[in-house]
Amino acid sequence: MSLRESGALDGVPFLHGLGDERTKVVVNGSTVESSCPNHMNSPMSFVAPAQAAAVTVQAGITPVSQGGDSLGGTIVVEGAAPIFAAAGERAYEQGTATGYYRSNGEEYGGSVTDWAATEHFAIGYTGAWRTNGDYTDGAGNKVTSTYAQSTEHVVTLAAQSKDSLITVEGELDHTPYEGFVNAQMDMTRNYAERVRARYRKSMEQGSIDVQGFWQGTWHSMNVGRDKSTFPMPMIMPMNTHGRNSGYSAKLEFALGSRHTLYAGNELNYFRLDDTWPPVAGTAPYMGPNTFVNINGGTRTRLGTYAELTSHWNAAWTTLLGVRNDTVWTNAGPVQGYSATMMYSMDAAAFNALNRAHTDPMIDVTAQAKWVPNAASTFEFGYARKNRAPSLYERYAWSTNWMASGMIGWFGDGNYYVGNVGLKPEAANTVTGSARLMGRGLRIWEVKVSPYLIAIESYIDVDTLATSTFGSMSTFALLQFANHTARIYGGDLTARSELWNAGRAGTGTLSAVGAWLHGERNDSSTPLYHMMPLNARVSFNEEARGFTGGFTLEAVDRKRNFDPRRFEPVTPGYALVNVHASYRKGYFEASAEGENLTNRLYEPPLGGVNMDNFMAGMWMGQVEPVTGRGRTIGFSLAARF
Ligand SMILES: [Cu+2]
Repeated sequence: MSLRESGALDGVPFLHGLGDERTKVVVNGSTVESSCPNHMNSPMSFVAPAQAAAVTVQAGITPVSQGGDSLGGTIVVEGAAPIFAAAGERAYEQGTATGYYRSNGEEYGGSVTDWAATEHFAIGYTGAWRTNGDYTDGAGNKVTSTYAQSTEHVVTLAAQSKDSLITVEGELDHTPYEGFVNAQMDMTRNYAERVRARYRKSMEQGSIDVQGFWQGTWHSMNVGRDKSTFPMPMIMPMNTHGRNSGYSAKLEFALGSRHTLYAGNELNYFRLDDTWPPVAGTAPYMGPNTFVNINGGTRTRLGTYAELTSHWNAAWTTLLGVRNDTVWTNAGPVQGYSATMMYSMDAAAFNALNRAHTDPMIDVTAQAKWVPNAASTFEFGYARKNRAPSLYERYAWSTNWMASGMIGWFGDGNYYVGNVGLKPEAANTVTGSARLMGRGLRIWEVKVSPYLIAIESYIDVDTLATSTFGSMSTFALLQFANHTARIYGGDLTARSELWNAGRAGTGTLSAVGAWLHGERNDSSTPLYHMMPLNARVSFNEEARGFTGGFTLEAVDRKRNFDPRRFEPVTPGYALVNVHASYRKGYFEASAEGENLTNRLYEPPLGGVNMDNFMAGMWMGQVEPVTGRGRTIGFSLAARF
């Protein structure tokens, strides 16, 4: 997995070159769409570490029960399962308290969890708060608009009987501010409310899992405290209101001793309003009217699937699945800030279009696993997966440079226009993996996984115009468009125990490497945001409550860049990180050092530094964002 760096709370995961909305992120059973034209409130940004008990990443082929409306893998974040008192025990209580500090950017925060239960009822609370200022890069320069603060509260109620469990959860998330160095705008407030109810029942031959959820998100952007405002505008308020709601029902049923059937049905309803109030004295550029970007946009998805897992014998397991997702999208009529500046022409053209679309999609997964002996496992499979266009991809309508500069979740400074006629993307993936293990004197394991993804109607861009600001930096006005594309690559993981001997504890060496290539078939030009060759080697030692080790992370020079987006070429680099922790009784203390050599580097998916470019009056050379310099961190955790 690679992260596209964005705001401090908003790293966006990429699996096999497919990220953001192409990767499915399921948080506590529900998927939530981003309510922001820059995707500042992506699903992962709502998850505080204290709230996540387990994160599962499935790259490559995912079972249809875990997929739908996505092209790549699936990331599942689950909160802690409710705990009840044991039979006969009167009451049960447990809690944790944590606090941490990181030197670079003065980051600190903490969390508390508390859980109280009887044999049948339980109540839990998780609260987390964190804040940070701007970090400094390896050259000692402050990277502006990397500050953020957030608060989160979650209350869980649970009840259980012999074979069923009901949980009801309420959550409040508040981010009063979060800077985005690679965007023209910053988050000035994000507030979200979420409720979720889930019912699980286990039966003799299987189980039922039903849940419903609702989330409201109120999101505001403006020019944040670090950003230069030359020459105009001084302010630019933008307000987004999103509502996600839905249900899912999943049935697991054993068919004899060999086969297990999973069947499910789910509905997701998303409603989006995105409006930009006028700014006094700026007409006709930013007034006198409210700019309506998305008016009552709706995206409804109904998904149904069936999946069969079969254990034929000790060596062979197969997984077959088919699912249908139908996505309906629509959006109401729009208007610009004024009747000039292309606003009224674009709005009239958009309003005259038939904007309602229905996209039926069929996903298929076929996978086989062969375990010939205890030392080797082979897997191979095929999947066809689909994703329907998002509301912003279809309905962002203005070709005005100022307005289209507000659209885009790519951190590249370019200008984006939607396309009502977009078709869904469809990916055909073929992959295999070989895993070899040894259990002799030392335990070791190597796994190689090559893959090929052929994508029909990949949502890329067409260039409408380019413009050179000052004399050095060129940006493009781009419209989303379907094109055929392909991605191929391979992952390598390896692990070996170096020693495992009583007082010396256990020493483990592990390595992860990934290489991929993605390109558009018509022009043979590289796709945007393809991570260059990268590898991570870690050593870890565990002995009597002590854990410690180091990680070396190396990333190759980014040679392949998307010419349509003027994607920057970033040099290769290597980072050294160390960590140590000690656990005794109820307490655990940890220390970590990141980027110990204070290396100056540019993360390949980090985007461009719009703050510096704007401070240079839009005249200089736009440069990639530089990564965090040396950081020392400490944390303390107590269980009670
Ligand atoms: Cu935003």
